[in-house]
Amino acid sequence: VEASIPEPQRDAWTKHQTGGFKDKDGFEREVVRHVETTLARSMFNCDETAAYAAASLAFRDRLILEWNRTQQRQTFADAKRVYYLSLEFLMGRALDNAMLNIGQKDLAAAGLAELGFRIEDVISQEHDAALGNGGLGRLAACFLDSLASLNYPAWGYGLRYRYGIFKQEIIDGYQVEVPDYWLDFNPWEFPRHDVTVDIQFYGHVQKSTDSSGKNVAHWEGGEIVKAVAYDVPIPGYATPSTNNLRLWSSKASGGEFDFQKFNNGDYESSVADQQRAETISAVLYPNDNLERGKELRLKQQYFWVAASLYDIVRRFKKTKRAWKEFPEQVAIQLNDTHPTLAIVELQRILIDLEGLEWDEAWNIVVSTFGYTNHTVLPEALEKWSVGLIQHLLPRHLQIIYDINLFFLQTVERLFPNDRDILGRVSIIEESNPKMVRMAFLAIVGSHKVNGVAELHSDLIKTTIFKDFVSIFGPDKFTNVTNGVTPRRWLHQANPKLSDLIASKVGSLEFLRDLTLLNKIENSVDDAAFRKEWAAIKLANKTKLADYIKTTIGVVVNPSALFDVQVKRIHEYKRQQMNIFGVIHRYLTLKSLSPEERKTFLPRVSIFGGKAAPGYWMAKQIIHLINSVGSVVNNDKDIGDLLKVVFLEDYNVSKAELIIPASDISEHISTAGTEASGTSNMKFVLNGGLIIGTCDGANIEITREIGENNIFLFGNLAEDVEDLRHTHTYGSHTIDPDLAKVFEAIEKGTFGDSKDFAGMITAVRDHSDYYLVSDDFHSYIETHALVDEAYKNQEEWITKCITSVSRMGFFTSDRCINEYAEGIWNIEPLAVEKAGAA
Ligand code: GLS
Repeated sequence: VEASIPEPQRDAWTKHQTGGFKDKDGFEREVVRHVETTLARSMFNCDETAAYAAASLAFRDRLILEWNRTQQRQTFADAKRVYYLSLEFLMGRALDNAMLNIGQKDLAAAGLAELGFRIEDVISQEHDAALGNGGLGRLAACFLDSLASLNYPAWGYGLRYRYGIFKQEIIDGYQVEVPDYWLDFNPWEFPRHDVTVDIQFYGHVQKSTDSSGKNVAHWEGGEIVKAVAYDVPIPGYATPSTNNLRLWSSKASGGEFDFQKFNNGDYESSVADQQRAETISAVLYPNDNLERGKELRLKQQYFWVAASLYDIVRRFKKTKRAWKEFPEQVAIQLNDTHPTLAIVELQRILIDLEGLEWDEAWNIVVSTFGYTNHTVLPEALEKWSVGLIQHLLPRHLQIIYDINLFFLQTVERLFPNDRDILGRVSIIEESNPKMVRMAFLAIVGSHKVNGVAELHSDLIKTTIFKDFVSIFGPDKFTNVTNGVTPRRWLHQANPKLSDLIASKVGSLEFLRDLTLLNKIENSVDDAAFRKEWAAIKLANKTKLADYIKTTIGVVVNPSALFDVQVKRIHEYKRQQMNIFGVIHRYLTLKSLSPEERKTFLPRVSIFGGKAAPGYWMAKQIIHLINSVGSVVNNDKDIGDLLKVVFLEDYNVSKAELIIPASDISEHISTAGTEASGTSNMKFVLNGGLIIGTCDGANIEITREIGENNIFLFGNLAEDVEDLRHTHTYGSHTIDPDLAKVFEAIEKGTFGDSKDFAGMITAVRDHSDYYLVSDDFHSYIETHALVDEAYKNQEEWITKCITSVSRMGFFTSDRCINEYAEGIWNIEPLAVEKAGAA
């Protein structure tokens, strides 16, 4: 209260409030001002970087004003908020997105042009904010866009990594990792040096009894690290709502460094504490779908969760409500198990610090949390050793044991005759060493658990969480099929297609209600529309072809079929099957006469994606793709009939270039392994068809767009277990076409075959866990169908238009509304619509 301006002075204040720039001139004035003052440059040394910086600052100033108003509105309305806790937010670039969401890109383009800049060049100066690995982190970013666009009171909470996902370079065909230091200049964050939280680690627990005879626990000693808040404004589309993404950065609690030690000449250790503290938020762990149990990772998790909960609780306490009303004001969503310690931390706050009884506290906790599972892969399910938690968070371990005890007592009452169930569902795995199963803890501590596509949500109920369905009943488990934001993944990535669609729908309103896409189905036979459609695809492909030429020097023909697989490199995603298929195509072409070859449809196989630095097999796959590329692309017999390219450093901004240029994309995981996939949705939304297995959201995409518009192949999830069993205990024969591919590799066709022996062995000599051989034949046959279909361009375009028109379901707006209604119980806050659409 003391910080607010006194009544009599508020008029003066209001008089001088600026609303940010209002028109083109105003925008230009802001750009020039920022160049000349904020950046201390002039018109004689203003390059594109400076123009980017100044344009961003001009937009940032506008956003922050809306951000302030949004926060005031939410506080005033005293509405329930949702807090989305995610260790990853894969945001990509912000300037383009901000301009489009607030409807000022045309104005900015005109203003920048008058100042001597092309807007595309300015936009491309921005370094991606790459605080995530892949689909899980990008989903969080899409959700933030939808939450703001739908006017939900929502905050994201994450970590402000100094280094995001590494930059990938390809050197001699191998992946090399380079650090991604992205914070040199970041106009999109606001440091809040006044918003800090002290976070405790290590130490011990002291038990005592208070005056009323009640047992109380005190967590004492150990060390303190400071969490500092950095706020990133998240603009909604066509609405003034601007939400907050709060990222925590770690700092030593005792100031800069230890002056005592410094004075005594101990220079090195004087900065050691500071460095150790700052290490916590230094780097994003570069694994997707893999957990490695490193202490620093657990520290990151607790640091972030504790800071975020402190913040949330502080905000709640300002309302002076009773604790039992907490779940009416606060919903917290756990993006995977990474933030599961939040459950324990809230219970600790309530019982140790606020003095609530266990049961009352636990009811509040369970009503507050929801948990989203994003994978069934066993190597990705988080477990932490009891010893490590005991060491780092001694009080939390006690609480985990108590949670488990009360939970197992309930289970025992429910199933008095089942001796095994207790061991199966215990949060503590009685292994050596003992482990805490984070997913089980997340289930027990949440009121709803959801998977991310129908098949996935069914699978978790029948496999990894089966027992929990019988304990808690089926209603606790639900599905929210993933979605993507059409603002970034159509309007921003593919502006020409977005405009063409708008010309048929009547406006850009489909960006707010994606089901309106169905209106374009009426135009599927409209010749002019079809022609425009094809021209846009060709223009997007030409742009990508130019990029391929300038980056890797390979010339590709834009009218060839572009076949794209871009995603993290992982055996379960089966890029190895794709490159084996490419080799099969190459061998086939080589076996034909020049005349026969001419009947083949020209293809460009495009790959992109990062391998986790420690994932040897994934790196071998990248190496094979590049080795095949250098042979095939230089083979005079082949020419344009086949090109193979690996695009370096796949990230969000590259996805915006690549996805609109695809004819067919590959989503070919072993059935039952890809929880959802989200790029499958992006590709179809951009007028590309897909080849895929019956996995993840491919199944629902098929349901929506019709099975004539998708190329499905391969074994079904329900057959995978039996096939694996047969591989190990029965016969294991290799598909003959695949055997020929192996033979060619082993002959040295693509360089030293020793380099690729591991990939072949995994399929042929080991158990072929990912069923590459089982699916290979139908994969090759289906690719032949793709070729045939593409030759009939008229039919192809019909399929593309029809598919796009039926993609309305896959907007992340639909997901957010489902979460809001079914899990969070929150309502949007009404605001006046702004003018973007
Ligand atoms: C993932 C899944 O692997 C993807 O299938 C899913 O689309 C994504 C978002 O739900 O989550 N899980 C994971 O650990 N990384 C992912 O990308």
